[in-house]
Amino acid sequence: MTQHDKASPETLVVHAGTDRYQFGPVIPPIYATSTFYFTDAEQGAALFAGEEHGYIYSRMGNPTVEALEKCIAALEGGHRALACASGMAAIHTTFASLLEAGDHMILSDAVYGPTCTLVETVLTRYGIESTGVDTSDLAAIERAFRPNTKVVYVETPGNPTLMIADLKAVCRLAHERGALVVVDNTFMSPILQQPFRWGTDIVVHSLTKFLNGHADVVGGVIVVRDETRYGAFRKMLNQLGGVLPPFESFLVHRGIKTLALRMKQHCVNAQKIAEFLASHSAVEWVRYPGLTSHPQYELARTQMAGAGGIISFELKGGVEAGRRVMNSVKLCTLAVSLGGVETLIQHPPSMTHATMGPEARRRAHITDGLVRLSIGIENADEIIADLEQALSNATVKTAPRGMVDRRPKPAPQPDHHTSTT
Ligand code: LCS
Repeated sequence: MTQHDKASPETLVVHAGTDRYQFGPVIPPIYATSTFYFTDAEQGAALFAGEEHGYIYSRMGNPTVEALEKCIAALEGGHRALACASGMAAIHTTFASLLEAGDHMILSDAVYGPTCTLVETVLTRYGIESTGVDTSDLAAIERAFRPNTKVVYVETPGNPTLMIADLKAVCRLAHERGALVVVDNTFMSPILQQPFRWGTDIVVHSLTKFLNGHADVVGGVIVVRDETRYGAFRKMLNQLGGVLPPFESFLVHRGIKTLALRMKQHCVNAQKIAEFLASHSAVEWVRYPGLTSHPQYELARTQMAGAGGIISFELKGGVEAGRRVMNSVKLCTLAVSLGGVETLIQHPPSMTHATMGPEARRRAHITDGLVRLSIGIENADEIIADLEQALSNATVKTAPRGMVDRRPKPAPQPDHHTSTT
């Protein structure tokens, strides 16, 4: 909505994308329809020819999905957004739109595991080369450029190392060499970081995380800055087909209404918990952008409006101690994913980043003992109390087997279940 163009993020999360609909609903309705009728054959042809704006078929566009897209484009300060079936669908659609055989891309070595795997396995098969570098190191990025480098893909803060790329400097390096910069802004959300402000060309998110915030949707989004690129990306998304359905779009749009409030609480809680961990005798190191011990603490303060909800740490007892802590938590939940209202704990080397393989993890400084927390919006002191009792088990020689997991047995997994998230 144009009257919200200059609005603050707190106002945008509530109002952006809430246009006028038939019967005057305050909330965009769920248009649960795969197809839309034409008033006559001429209108159908005009819609297909792009001479008239309207809806044809929900893979090509749907009002509920469009409402969400308008909201996210406004929050990121972009031109338009494309809602996708998952974060991976958004990333794949972006690469497919920007790259072709013979091209080269540079990407952060510390990225979500399947992003790395997509680039190194699928894109390689299509003749696209890549170089993984520490994108917090500008000299390393500069060295990685080739004459055919078309894209620099940056995850900042990186999953799970929380290393930060200087977006303004990365964009300058890339643009001087005719390459585009794509930023995965999942860890920050547009409330804490707006990559377009620093010159980024394309922003992607896993909607599954902070934007939706309630761990009940898998989705993704791409945000672009101009109509030409939007047209090319929309065409590609329509061909690849990985669109977000209306019901999921409704849920994410609903979740976004509390995004500004949630992000504030994630930051307050995570800061407190990071400080607690840093002062605990069983902890070897803690990585959190809000701690002065973070190697890019100053950069985080200028580029980000808050340090976020993700903390990585390693225990003095390494892998085994980390395993004991994960098996001992009661309030925190042992699960992958992040950015929801509930606190989650997981072990990237054996879970989210298992597909990368040991060599890629070593290059990315993802140590075997690294444990990742996604801090929720519960009472911070109660999260700390849970971690404290779990950490007391880190030093116990034998894990109290059979005593730690009081949850009901999980339901049997379907045959197609895969362990690579
Ligand atoms: N980008 C980032 C930074 C992510 O963390 C993830 C998923 C994705 C993209 C892919 O999004 P999806 O397709 O799952 O919506 N990250 C996960 C994680 O760290 N744990 O489980 C999933």
